Amino acid sequence: MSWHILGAGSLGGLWGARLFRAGIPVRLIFRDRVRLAQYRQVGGLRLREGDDTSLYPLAAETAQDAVPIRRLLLACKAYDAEEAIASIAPRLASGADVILLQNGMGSQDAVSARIPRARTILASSTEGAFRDDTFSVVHAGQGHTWLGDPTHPGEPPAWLNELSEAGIPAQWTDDILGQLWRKLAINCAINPLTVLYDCRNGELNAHTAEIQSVCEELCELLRHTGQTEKASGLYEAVLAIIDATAANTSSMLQDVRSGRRTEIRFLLGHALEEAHRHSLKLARLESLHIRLSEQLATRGLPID
Ligand code: NAD
Ligand code: KPL
Repeated sequence: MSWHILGAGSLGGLWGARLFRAGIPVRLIFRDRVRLAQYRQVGGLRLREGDDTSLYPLAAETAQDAVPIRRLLLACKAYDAEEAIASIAPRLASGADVILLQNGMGSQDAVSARIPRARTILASSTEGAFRDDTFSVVHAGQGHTWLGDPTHPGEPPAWLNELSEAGIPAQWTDDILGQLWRKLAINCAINPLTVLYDCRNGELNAHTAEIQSVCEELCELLRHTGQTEKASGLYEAVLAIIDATAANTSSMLQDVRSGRRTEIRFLLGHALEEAHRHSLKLARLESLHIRLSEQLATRGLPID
């Protein structure tokens, strides 16, 4: 059975290239014929790993192709996910597996609602990749991907072994929502502040009082959403990640510096929506959201 990848960008390209070179059938789906023609002209997907660069001629098609899709990796940004899934929804076979690789939370529910006959599998990834050209991906940081299905947590799909064959570090978890919530909380505590202070992660060590108060509110939110366990040691974990990634520029700051839209709506935005749903007043997070939105608007970037 072939994998289909919709969103042939950094992570989609990284997964695609590794599946392809392991001999596992995989097809990239491009938005339209123009994009497909551009891809064919360069002859495939380029992947740089350390000092090695290879060209992988993965098969490709457009969203309008007629072949049914049985296993799909949706690897676009969270704000593009609904429109992207709508473009191929009629092609999804009944019971197809659709893996959602989006960071943050909120987009997954919106996508699942559009494809009720498919099984949606949520993913949370710490891999690091970026594009240095349109069809060229750099694998910048080794990471891990957790996969899970909150509606059928004890039923890992049979194709998980294909990921290990392809050298994609991944594992099934019975608690993917907990995993996504914990990552969301960590990203909310670090990423917005790196934008506001325009600094590398390590420089946040000068703002630990602010980080602590943000973490206190995130913990309150986690407890109200039933994620009490994920609140445990959050501040200490955030400080440890700041130290471990001290020289890095957060993904949100990278987006802002490159003039790209951020995923704010699916991080802080989602946290505040959930707080509102639980009638929780989180003044620090609200103020952080307002300051970040102002900063994005000043730079001419969308605030959602
Ligand atoms: P990216 O921008 O590099 O790639 C997304 C791709 O999706 C682009 O090529 C874009 O053209 C394509 N796309 C968007 N809408 C489409 C549509 N309708 N039809 C076809 N293609 C469409 O993004 P990325 O960095 O790979 O991130 C994807 C998700 O993974 C994000 O939610 C991100 O936060 C998350 N993530 C990324 C990394 C990373 O290191 N890049 C790490 C962890 C999580
Ligand atoms: O995930 C991250 C990101 O930059 O998006 C880290 C490095 C953990 C900071 O939140």
